[in-house]
Formats: sequence, C-alpha cells, structure tokens
Amino acid sequence: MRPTLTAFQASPDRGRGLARDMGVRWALEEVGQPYDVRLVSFAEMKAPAHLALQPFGQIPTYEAGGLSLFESGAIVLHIAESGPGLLPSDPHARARAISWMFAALSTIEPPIVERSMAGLVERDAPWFAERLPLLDERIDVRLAQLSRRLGDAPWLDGDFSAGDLMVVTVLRRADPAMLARHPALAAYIARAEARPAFQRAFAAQLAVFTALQAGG
Ligand code: GTB
Repeated sequence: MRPTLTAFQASPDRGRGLARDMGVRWALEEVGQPYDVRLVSFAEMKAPAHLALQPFGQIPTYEAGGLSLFESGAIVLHIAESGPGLLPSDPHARARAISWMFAALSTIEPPIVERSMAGLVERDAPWFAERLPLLDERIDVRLAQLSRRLGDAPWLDGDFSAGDLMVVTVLRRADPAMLARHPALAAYIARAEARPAFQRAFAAQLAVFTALQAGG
C-alpha cells in the first residue's frame, strides 16, 4: 500500500530539507517504498481534518492501508520495521539502533531546537546575549560526546541504520559552524547525505520549494 505523507506547502526552511518530513521521506527512499505527499498550508494544519491525523496540528503525518501515524520518529520506526535495510535482524543490534533513534530525538535534538527557537523568538529579549553561550555550550557538549562515541567509524553501530538516519536528521538542524568544530560529525553527516536515498528525498522536498518559487 503506497503511503501518503503530509508536508509543508511552503516550508520555512526554503528547500534545505530541515522540516520533519525529510527524515520520513529519507526512510521511505532507503527501504525503496514509493510514496505520495499531500502538501498542507498552515491553516489546513490547524483545521479539524488534519487535527484528526495530528493532534498538535503539525506535519508530518503518514497514512497507509488504514493506518494513520504522527510523530516523525514513530513513522520512521514503522517504515524501518516494514522494509529492508534500516534495522538489523539481530535482536540486540536492532534494539541498539532503536536506542539511537530515541537518543536523536530526546537527547541530541532538544538543545539544537532550543537554540534555533531562541534565535527566532528571543533575539530581541534583554537576556538573549547572556543566554546564547549557555545554549551553544549545551549543544557543543552533546556534539563532543557523540563525536567521541562515533570515533572513526562510518556509522554509530555497525551498518547504517534508522538510528543513523534519525541522528543525522537531527544534526542537520544544528548551526553548520558549530558542526564544523567536530570534523568527525561533519564527515558523518556528509557520508549520510551522499547516500542515494538521501539525495532522492532531498530532491523531492526541494522540488516543492522550487515549484512554489516558480508559481509566484
Ligand atoms: N515531534 C513532532 C515530530 O517529530 O513529528 C514535531 C513535528 C513538528 O515540529 N513539525 C513542525 C510543524 O508542523 C514542522 S518540522 N510546525 C508547525 C506548527 O507547529 O504549527 C519543524 C521545522 C520547521 C521549520 C524548520 N526550518 O525552517 O528550518 C525546521 C524544522
């Protein structure tokens, strides 16, 4: 059954593939599953039909064969479980790959998102300049820890997995200058971005932005 995702009709990332449909598209490409995308406006995201799929009025959602899911991590896990190549068959290795997915979303991502939100909504606040180094430091600690664990391995735990996919998806939202201070992580991201599945997913989301630009 061909799944349908929702994605921003007009993503604020301007085609950089930073919105959360990107990881889902990437996972679908990795397992070779064709999919459809329903683009939604901000107004549509907050309307009852979308809220029935995503209670928080956000993208992405996933619908296939009577199953409707929200939360990009849960969607990627579902895709990884239903197709080949993103989760090892060995039960222990599989559980470790899933641990990395959780680490991405609950340990690595929060300081990255907090920093980018602060830059958007607190920039003019009197405390912003004082708070910024603290936010940056929190990210830097996580990047250093992750880099130490990765060492000079290509992926976090054996073959590329849904864990790497989720970790890289989250790292791509960090400030490139901050990532550049951790060359092993910068190389890890570049390696992941060079994967044909990533390239196809990136091109598909970029095409949405390009079409929007062409239309007006
Ligand atoms: N935990 C949920 C998940 O993982 O699926 C979070 C989903 C979420 O944050 N969705 C965002 C959304 O719908 C889009 S991706 N926001 C609208 C709203 O809440 O009203 C987050 C995002 C947005 C923009 C950029 N950017 O411009 O770089 C990056 C990431």
